[in-house]
Amino acid sequence: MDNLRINADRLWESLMEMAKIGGTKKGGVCRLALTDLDRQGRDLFTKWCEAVGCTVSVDAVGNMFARRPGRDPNRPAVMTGSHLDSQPTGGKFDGAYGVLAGLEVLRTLHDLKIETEAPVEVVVWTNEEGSRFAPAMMGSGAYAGVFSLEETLAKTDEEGTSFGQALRDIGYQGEGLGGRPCAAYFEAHIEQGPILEANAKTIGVVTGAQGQRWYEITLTGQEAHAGPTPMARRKDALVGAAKVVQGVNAIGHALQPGACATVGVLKVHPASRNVIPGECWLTVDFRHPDDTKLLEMDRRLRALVAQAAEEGGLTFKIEQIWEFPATPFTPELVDAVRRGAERGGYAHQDIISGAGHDAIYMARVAPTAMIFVPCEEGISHNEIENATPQDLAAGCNVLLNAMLDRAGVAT
Ligand code: HGY
Ligand code: MN
Ligand code: MN
Repeated sequence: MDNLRINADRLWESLMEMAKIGGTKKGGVCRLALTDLDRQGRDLFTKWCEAVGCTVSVDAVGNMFARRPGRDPNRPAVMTGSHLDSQPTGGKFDGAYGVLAGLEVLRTLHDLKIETEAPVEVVVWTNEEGSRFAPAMMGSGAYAGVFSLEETLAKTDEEGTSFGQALRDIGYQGEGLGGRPCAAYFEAHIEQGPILEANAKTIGVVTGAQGQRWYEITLTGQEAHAGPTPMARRKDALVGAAKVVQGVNAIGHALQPGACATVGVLKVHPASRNVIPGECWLTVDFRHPDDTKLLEMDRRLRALVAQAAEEGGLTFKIEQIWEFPATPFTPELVDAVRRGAERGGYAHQDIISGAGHDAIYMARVAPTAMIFVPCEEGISHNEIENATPQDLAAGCNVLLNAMLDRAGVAT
């Protein structure tokens, strides 16, 4: 059963169909976790999976498992999957590609009437993006035991709606959490960076992922009148926040090669043009492939915030809300991906994932590896995100062959 091929047109059509759900004017997608648009995407996925004889189950945090039986129901399943939730100005392929590549594997096995020895499952993880509910990768994190069910369901969005309430509102709160017997988990994803395209490679053999830390920082000064208040008497929280934003960027540049440092959200209170800002709230996203450097970034951030506060007569609070270390994937599965790329005749290279993925948490509970394909100019988390049908099909062919390599084909 060497070197089977999926149906590239059908994969592309499914991606374009899914992209209509939450589609934006600029050609991207806004399908935030646990919104009605997320429900519509989940419903469509379920319909497609049931059409090829799969059963779909849902766990207590809304993770979905589409299962195709194998000859031996007692063998642990070979799994693949990703996420259907997107960023507010997200792209058509981030997450959806991994889910629909898994669906295309199910469809191809169905077409070819191939019975695998082990069951095959395709997973849709809840809230991978961490945009509406922070942190990211909550569904796979709860599944892997990183977050408790209680804390996951209790998380709230900006409007104060809880994760649990939103899950019930869309009708996707199932039962059970974790522990599904899994022989191997593969995840196909666009690279979301420029390396594969720059090196003219079709497949990224992902050996692991860099570590991440997320922070929420509050700087508090004193609201006052923008007119009569002398400059020397001001406690301007926004001036302090501006120093932190600049300093975070400087930490990223200082810890090269490898560091990434981003302030993605900055809120100013009371945000009135003739009031000196009394409070600022901002987020920091740090990443590095080396955990010791990530710790050094943490140290420098804490010193930076303390100094900015001291200079401005401000008080401050730093809360680290999330972290995970640099995560290696399973060498024998990484080899299976590399073999799949070689068999397919695809130009390939080893690569570390700069982005977080559900595979990072799956690696804590099962053998895990990822397959990357290039995206145009490495742009992602942007509505112009793009990839070619050929590259997406190549990644899906590698996925199919790597999964069969592990699941075995009943003779
Ligand atoms: O932030 C990430 O790396 C992922 O897109 N959630
Ligand atoms: Mn993603
Ligand atoms: Mn993403």
